[in-house]
Amino acid sequence: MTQDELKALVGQAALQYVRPGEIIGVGTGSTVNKFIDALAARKDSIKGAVSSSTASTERLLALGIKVFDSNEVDDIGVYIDGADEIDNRGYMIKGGGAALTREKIVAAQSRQFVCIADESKLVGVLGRFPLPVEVIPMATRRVIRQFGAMGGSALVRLKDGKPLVTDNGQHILDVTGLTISEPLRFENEVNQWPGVVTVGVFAHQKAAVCLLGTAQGVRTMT
Ligand code: ABF
Repeated sequence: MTQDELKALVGQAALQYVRPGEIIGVGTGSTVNKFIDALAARKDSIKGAVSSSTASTERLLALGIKVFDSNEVDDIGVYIDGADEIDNRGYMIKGGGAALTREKIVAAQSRQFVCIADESKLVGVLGRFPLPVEVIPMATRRVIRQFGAMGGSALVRLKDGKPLVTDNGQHILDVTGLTISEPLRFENEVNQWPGVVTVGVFAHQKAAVCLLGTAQGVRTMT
């Protein structure tokens, strides 16, 4: 199976976690796009969605699915989203699509996080994928130095030769050279650095369930 077919497989499998009458959380990325495609068949059974990016919002609206602002909603049953890396405890690196802050907000608001990914995303220890960190631009230099002191190397993410600007008007650093063997401790520490908006380690908001697309079918990790 191609990677695209594996993504479609888990996108379809995630439908089993969508309960009728609920508002669901919808993440961002090519795997989530497959989930949104699959959701089209169920769109009338749900009340609507909270989305983690303008890109996903547009896709949901195009299907006729109502999109709520997160502040309009008290309870989100399930949040379906992809990951850049996931370990066997459900800890993840996210943010390759630059939507990590909104993803963490929607994940925190949801009762259950279901991660969907092809098996290439499963790792023993987090850190091979460059870690995305959303920062307030005036703190960039200092945060880069702080990662340097940790043994990491941070670069400002560019788009068309200029710093990429997130949906929240901030910048993204991508950090290589880290081995994140204690994700909870790492997330706690980096979260406290002034100017860091969100670190792309999802340890506090880890996945409760991960649906991994493999050549043998969908593997469910809990
Ligand atoms: C989002 O989409 C991100 O947190 C992650 O960066 C990315 C995964 O994208 P894809 O499904 O395209 O690999 O979930």
